[in-house]
Amino acid sequence: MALSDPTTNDRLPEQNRGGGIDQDWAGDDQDWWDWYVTLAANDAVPADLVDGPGLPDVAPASDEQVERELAEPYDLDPTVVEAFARDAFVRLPGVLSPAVVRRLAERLEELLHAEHGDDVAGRFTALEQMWLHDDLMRAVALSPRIGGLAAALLGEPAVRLYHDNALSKEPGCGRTPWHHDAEHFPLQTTQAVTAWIPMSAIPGRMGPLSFARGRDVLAEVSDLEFDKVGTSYDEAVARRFVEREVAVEAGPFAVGDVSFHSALCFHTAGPNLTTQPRRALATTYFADGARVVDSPTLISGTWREFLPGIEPGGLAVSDLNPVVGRSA
Ligand SMILES: O=C(O)CCC(=O)C(=O)O
Ligand SMILES: [Fe+2]
Repeated sequence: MALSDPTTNDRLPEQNRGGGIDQDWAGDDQDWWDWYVTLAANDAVPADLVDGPGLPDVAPASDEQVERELAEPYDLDPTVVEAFARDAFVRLPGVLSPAVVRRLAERLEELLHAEHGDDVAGRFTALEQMWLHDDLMRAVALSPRIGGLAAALLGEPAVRLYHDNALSKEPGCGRTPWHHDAEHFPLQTTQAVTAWIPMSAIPGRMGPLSFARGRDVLAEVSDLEFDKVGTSYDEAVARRFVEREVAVEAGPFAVGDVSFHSALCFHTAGPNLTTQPRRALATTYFADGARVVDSPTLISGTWREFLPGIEPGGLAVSDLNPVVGRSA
């Protein structure tokens, strides 16, 4: 998206316009996402949006079925743990059944509509901390199945919840800028992982989450300067990955697939060129024992909401950060 003036960004809250990034974010979480997507370079979005895949074509699971499925352990092959350690991401099939995805997608639609109404055309709409007031979303955020996968993939005895999220790219919404989440999480550890849980199949034209392969990719782009007003950082990362022949996994998600990406993983997502919102739940976990960094930045967004009462440098443990997963 071209901004009219390369030195300002209308989406930055007034208090965040001057200076660098070493400052607290002054808006709410939705303001943060509205700003963040302006940092992605986009080709002109074609007018001809194609039909989306729809929701899974099955009857929705009951709430009890959702709870039961999300409590069962997932049978994880050791080679997958090795792949995650090497690649910094993994996409797992069959983490959720189509009926559970359907039930969650229907609830998410209600929650998004209650919060954002109908005035969402072309936007990236978000929700966070749904688990505090919704039983189904709590079953996801505190899921022993998903939290257990997070702990096993990180190789940590226990992981805590950082936050939950809903990420809805409305039809025509553009790309998500290239980034890695260690920049977003104000934690003194890179032992953090996000489960990205699509609420339908996500074909290529819907903008699946896409990953640069390799735990060491960060080193290829660590000299590039973050740009808080325009798309120069996103473009520079994309250019560098082409130059250095970094492999990017941008394949579609089938119903029930869930990806896990490390805080070190560089990722992006394409535009949503379908008529259906591209929706995912994203839940982030971190290693038990982690501390908050001494100087969170504006890229850390509304971190105080996720770690209430914890000050910079403090142990990242509040009532909102229960231990969710333990590795066997
Ligand atoms: O859903 C997206 O487009 C971006 C999500 C993301 O960056 C994340 O979950 O870490
Ligand atoms: Fe991310």
